[in-house]
Amino acid sequence: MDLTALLERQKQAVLEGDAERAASLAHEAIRLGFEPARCIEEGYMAGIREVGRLWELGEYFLPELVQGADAVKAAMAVLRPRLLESGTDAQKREKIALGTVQGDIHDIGKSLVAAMLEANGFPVVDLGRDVPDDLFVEAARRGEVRILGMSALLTTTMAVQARVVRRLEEEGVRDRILVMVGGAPVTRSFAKEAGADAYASNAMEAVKEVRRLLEVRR
Ligand code: B1M
Repeated sequence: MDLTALLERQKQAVLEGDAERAASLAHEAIRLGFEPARCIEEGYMAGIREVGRLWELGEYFLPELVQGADAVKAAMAVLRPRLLESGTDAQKREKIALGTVQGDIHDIGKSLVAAMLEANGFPVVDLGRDVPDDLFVEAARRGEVRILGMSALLTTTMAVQARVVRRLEEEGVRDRILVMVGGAPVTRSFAKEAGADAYASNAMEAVKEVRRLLEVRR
């Protein structure tokens, strides 16, 4: 099977919410020596974006959304270790804590950002999803991480990113930590207003921003 055909099947597996097939196509990609990052972006992510579009049109409902997300996760579980192996720079770097903010359970994008950072040699502490503000503040207070990354996928929860930045200020730990925000509804101008140090629109940009932040502060 050539790469184009495989990417199309990976996309279809997500559209059909077939986790088993999504995972077996990920194994197939590895067997054939295709790049995991390309399969993630052009196969599985293309699928979940299409699921979102169909949901907006009212052609898909919540079960399809959940099954589509489960299919992406099943494929990611297979591809993630390969992505990490392909990371060229294993040098020990400063740690980054990542989480999806309180009230928001969307974690595919956050996990993809985590995987790309790890693949580029940045150790990640994954705080999970629906993360209480206190947990972000605690991560900053403990001082084990240099960057705090917050993801939000809902227009209602993006405001939580600004709330956490305010909490960091109130608790007197803002200057210990660099803050990066992202997620589909988040924009560069919102990130600025929220008081974040960086914004990234996708996982590759997140890696670039982390590099930039650590350069600037060195
Ligand atoms: Co939900 N959902 N969802 N959903 N969901 C969206 C976000 C929505 C846009 C769909 C739509 O209307 N078209 C809509 C939000 C509307 C809005 O707020 N304006 C929506 C809604 C409404 C809801 C519910 C309220 C539905 C309901 O219950 N009625 C509900 C909310 C639950 C909650 O969180 N409290 C809900 C639930 C769900 C599922 C659980 C079914 C599932 C999530 C499963 C999971 O993640 N474990 C789900 C899904 C899958 C989606 C869509 C279809 C796909 C999201 C996704 O994974 N995208 C989404 C529609 C869409 O986005 N087109 C939708 C792929 C992912 C790789 O992209 O997350 O954008 P993304 O991440 C990117 C960048 O944003 C960036 O890099 C990533 C990789 O390139 N990025 C960062 C992300 N975080 C970053 C952090 C950074 C830097 C970059 O620095 C720290």
